[in-house]
Amino acid sequence: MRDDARGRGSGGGNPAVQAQLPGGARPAAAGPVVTLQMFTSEQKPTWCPGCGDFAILNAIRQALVELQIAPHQVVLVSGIGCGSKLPDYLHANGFMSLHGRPLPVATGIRLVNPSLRVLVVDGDGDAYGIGGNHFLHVQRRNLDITHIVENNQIYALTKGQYSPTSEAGFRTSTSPQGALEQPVLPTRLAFTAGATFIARGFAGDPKHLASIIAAGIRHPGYALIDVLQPCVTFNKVNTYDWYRERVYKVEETGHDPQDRQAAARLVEEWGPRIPIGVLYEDHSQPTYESQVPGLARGPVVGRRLDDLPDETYARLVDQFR
Ligand SMILES: Cc1ncc(C[n+]2csc(CCOP(=O)(O)OP(=O)(O)O)c2C)c(N)n1
Ligand code: SF4
Ligand SMILES: [Mg+2]
Repeated sequence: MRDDARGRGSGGGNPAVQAQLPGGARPAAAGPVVTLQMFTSEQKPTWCPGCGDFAILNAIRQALVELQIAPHQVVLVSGIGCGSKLPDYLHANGFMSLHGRPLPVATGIRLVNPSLRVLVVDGDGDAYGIGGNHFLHVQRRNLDITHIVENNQIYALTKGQYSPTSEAGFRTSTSPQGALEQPVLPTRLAFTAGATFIARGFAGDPKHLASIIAAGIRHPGYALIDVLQPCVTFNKVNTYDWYRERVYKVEETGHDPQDRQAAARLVEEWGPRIPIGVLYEDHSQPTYESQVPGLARGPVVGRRLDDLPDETYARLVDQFR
């Protein structure tokens, strides 16, 4: 992996890691203009025709072009699932990890090379089920990671079992009489866990989704983007039409994402009306990376092994010599 994408951060901490531009804007990438074609992969998606994951892939490409982030400056980390195949279909750095484990991998990447933009792309089962513990802790740490969850309210790759976001009563092969549990509401969970950016997108509105993903990447800290992603094969309830009848854009209501009280109401809203857009954004928290002493002189990648950050590290290394 190359490391010439710049790091960002906010509030306090380490200028070498942060190098933040005013207003959270990103610089244009050095070198040639970044185009959509640069992200074209040799691999063709194996998703079902009509799957919402196509729109998410395109929206990510659009956002990277809008922000002029080149393929070598970004790494996509996924888990296991239909949506987690996405890094194969985008020409950039990629890491397919284990089911539920992309956030720890992303954390490691951020700590070793905070100049890389790190996007985690995984499913609702991955993020909110088996990876639920990581989901909670990555937020209170506020690592600078953009987390795009392809939320189709089902385990699709394994052929249609109910997931943590399936509605109570949802019938599947493993819940023939209907799921007994109440669903996780990801936006509520993220808000209470201390997330500094919470958004929801809809795969049926890819232009809007691309703008939300760009906002999430710009945000200096952890950004959750929960994406309503119809699975046309296994989820016959939460279809494009089902979502279209319910979603509304919060920016059209004049919502200010920095208004915590208003955000607290929006993260709870799920029913006849489902808000999409940036629900919450908090700029007051420093990123984890910006506070790590070991990164004070820049990314660990590219440094000499004996270029230690301070005496404490030097003593530790001595013990293992
Ligand atoms: C540790 C582990 N447990 C279970 C599985 C089986 N498995 C693979 S994908 C998956 C669920 C995928 O659902 P989701 O994360 O929502 O992604 P989707 O396929 O819906 O995009 C499961 C249970 C696995 N691969 N690894
Ligand atoms: S099974 Fe569902 S989520 Fe998987 S590729 Fe097909 S439509 Fe998409
Ligand atoms: Mg799923």
